[in-house]
Amino acid sequence: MVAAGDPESFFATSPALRDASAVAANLQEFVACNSHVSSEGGGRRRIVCVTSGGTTVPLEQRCVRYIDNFSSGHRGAASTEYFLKAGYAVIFVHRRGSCQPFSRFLPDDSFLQFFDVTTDLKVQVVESQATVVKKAIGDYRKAIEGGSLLKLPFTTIFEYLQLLKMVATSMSSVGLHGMFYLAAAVSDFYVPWDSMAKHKIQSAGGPLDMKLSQVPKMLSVLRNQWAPLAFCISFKLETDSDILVQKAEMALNKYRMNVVVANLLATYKEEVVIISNGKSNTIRRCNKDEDLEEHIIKLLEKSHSKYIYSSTEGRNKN
Ligand code: 9Z3
Repeated sequence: MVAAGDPESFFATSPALRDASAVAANLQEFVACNSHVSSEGGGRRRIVCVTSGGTTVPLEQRCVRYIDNFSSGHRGAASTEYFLKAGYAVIFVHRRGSCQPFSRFLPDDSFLQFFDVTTDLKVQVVESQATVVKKAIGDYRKAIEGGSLLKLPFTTIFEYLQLLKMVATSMSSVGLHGMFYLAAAVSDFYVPWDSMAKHKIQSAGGPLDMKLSQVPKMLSVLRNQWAPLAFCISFKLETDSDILVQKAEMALNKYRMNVVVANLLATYKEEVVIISNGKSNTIRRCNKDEDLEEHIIKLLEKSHSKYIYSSTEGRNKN
């Protein structure tokens, strides 16, 4: 049985990540290729790990049922686009099937409305969408073929935390130039693998009585062990506006985050509060066509620059 909140036993008892050695090799290559001095602005290239989408908690090992976390992945996908635009290399750790960078504008339910069949039976994009689709394809190929975007999928809390650990330890050599932007909605409670039903839970046994364990607080481990020098941004989602800022400040201090982005479920697309050492800054979007993420990333890029500068200055003085 896993002791609640113990990171080591969490990893020791989690089912092994599929293709872990291939993922590790891809990560190593991506970090090595992007750890160079930028041709544009002199300094070193920065790498950000963006997490996106919700983690699931399986209730059975051969999983038929699971608990899910609210997140479409739009915030992570949009933020990835703006980080790439700002010159960052991005490791996009995302929930399988969630929103993806450069294709988030494609409507799920009317996807086929984007296409036409011509008289000679060829498929083409409808004229009204051609410009936007061409741009998306161009930007996406540039990011993937240029080696600036690495996409790593997860579904369960077990996969997510193993991936986060692998990414963080691979990025340790990037030091101050590394950033973690943790927008994924991560489960707080889970069923430990070794106490989980193997097969589908049967309803003939009557009501289901189930005790969930607490997921270990990995933000502490990320900050203290895996990536002590990285610039870390976590998100705080609440439904009660009375406790939002207070909970975000607690997370900032307890986990020694550089920034906490606080948002309410009812308004998260319209506004966020950016909290960092004693300061709080509310950002609102002006209209529905604007991405709030564009403003968030501009602000974070500046804060990251200041952080690199002040940490390097401090070191040079010592
Ligand atoms: C967020 O608060 C994100 O902004 C949203 C984005 C999930 C609201 P969408 O993906 O939504 O665009 O649909 N993410 C963090 C949520 C979370 O689980 N935070 C934990 C907490 O609040 C800390 S890791 O306790």
